[in-house]
Amino acid sequence: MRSFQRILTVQDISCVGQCSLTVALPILSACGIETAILPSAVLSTHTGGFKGFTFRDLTEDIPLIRDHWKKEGLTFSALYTGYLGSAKQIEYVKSLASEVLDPGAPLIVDPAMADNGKLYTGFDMPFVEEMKKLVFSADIILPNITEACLLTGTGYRAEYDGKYIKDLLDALSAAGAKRTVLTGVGYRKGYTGVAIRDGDSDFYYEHVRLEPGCHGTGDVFASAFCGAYLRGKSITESARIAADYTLKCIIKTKEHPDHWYGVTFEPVLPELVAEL
Ligand code: PXL
Repeated sequence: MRSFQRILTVQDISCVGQCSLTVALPILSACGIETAILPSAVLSTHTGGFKGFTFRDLTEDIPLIRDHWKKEGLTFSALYTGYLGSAKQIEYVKSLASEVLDPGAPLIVDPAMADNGKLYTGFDMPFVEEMKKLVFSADIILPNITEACLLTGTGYRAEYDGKYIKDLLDALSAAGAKRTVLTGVGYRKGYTGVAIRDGDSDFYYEHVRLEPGCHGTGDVFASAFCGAYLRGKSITESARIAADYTLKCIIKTKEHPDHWYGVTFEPVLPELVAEL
């Protein structure tokens, strides 16, 4: 067994746009964790607001990369997945989870595919069906409400109460989710938070909500969560640290009204590190 931790994260490279790997790699590295990457696709920008972006699908590279790692005996202390470019990739990612993870290493899945009641550009229901297989085999999942609705066949609501969220968490658990960190859960004006289901226990962490939200906050949250979790924090503590960090990033982003495409997460990294 290795004497150090090495996480593998699989998601796209959006060359410009501050999301997916360009967020995960610096945040996890700042958390002090060696981070191996497997790009699922290379896009010139992310798909949220830019037009005419390029998209290089790397699906067929995934099994080749996996097989090389197997030959080299390279394994990982955790697998964290984000935006995946095709349904076929989800199948390959499942094989990574079974073939290159250390015994007992957690699979952490952010089913990054939808927000605000809508699938992101380029995704469809067959993709959601395939994503269900990955999500419900994971150790920890990090969906937002829209994704949780798609994964459980629940009708999306922009306004809701505690019962709606409890039912959503119940539906995820019934479908196979082991531990859920549900993001973007707000019950009163001006506030949002994270609802956590860890086994039989539910927790809720509320914090201020700033409008309008920024693109890429889900990736910042998920990366900081994984960093804190791998540094030995509990699931609830990791969710609190990640939520506080994400909020600080949004505050920083608002200093630059022309910075519309992503989250200014870099200047706040020292504050994240200080929490670990
Ligand atoms: O932040 C999620 C994300 C990641 N990668 C790409 C995206 C998005 C959201 O739109 O377009 C390419």
